[in-house]
Amino acid sequence: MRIDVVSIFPEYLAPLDLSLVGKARAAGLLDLRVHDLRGWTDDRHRTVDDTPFGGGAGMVMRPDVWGRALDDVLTPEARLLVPSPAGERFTQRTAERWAGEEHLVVACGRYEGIDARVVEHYAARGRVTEVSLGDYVLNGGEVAALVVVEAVARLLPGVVGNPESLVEESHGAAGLLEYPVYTKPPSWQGHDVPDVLLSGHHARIARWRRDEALRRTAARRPDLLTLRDPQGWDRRDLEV
Ligand code: 6GU
Repeated sequence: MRIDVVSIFPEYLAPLDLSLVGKARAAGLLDLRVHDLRGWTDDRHRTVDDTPFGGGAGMVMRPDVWGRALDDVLTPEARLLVPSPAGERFTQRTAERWAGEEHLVVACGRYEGIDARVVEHYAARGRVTEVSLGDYVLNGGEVAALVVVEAVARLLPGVVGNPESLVEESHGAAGLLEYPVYTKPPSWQGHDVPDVLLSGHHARIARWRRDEALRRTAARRPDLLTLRDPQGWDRRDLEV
């Protein structure tokens, strides 16, 4: 998979050299390219923004600079992602869909955002998604680019060493939060690992984990339970 990120702060994307994403790049599973938007400016001051028409606070990113950048970086197959607090909410389902894309381009805005004609222009020519991480405001799209790249890259074949670890995780196929996990020592600071996990009884362990996942989800994220398909319920989930 290819991902291009365009930003006025390319150094912000440096962590993508590290850890799992860095390894995926080194292994050739992910072709990730980070670009400095100012490379497409044409004035001595390398200007990327200007004052908003209609007035108001802050600055808006110029469509001409973004247009030159995106004309160079986009391919006919690409999906253009524009991080924005006004975008569609990014979820694990979104990550799963985008992990099947050939090419993603992330256009990171700063200031008050990118001139609205940029999304309009590219949406008429290809696939564009304005994407939000959640209901709060960040200073620019770079953190969203880090989040999207990491969430998508770990779903690419061969990136996570043991694909089984993707099956039971929070927000996975079951639509539940993950059950709590423990390792050695069995007793620490007066807190004991639940006996069932030391029992070696695989069916009981599986039942306990599912109960804990349901209990946690009900307590912390009841909204996830109301979204669940009752077809997926285990008969025993309904016993109290
Ligand atoms: Cl994607 N961008 C910005 N600037 N703020 C956000 C966001 C994105 N998602 C949540 N808040």
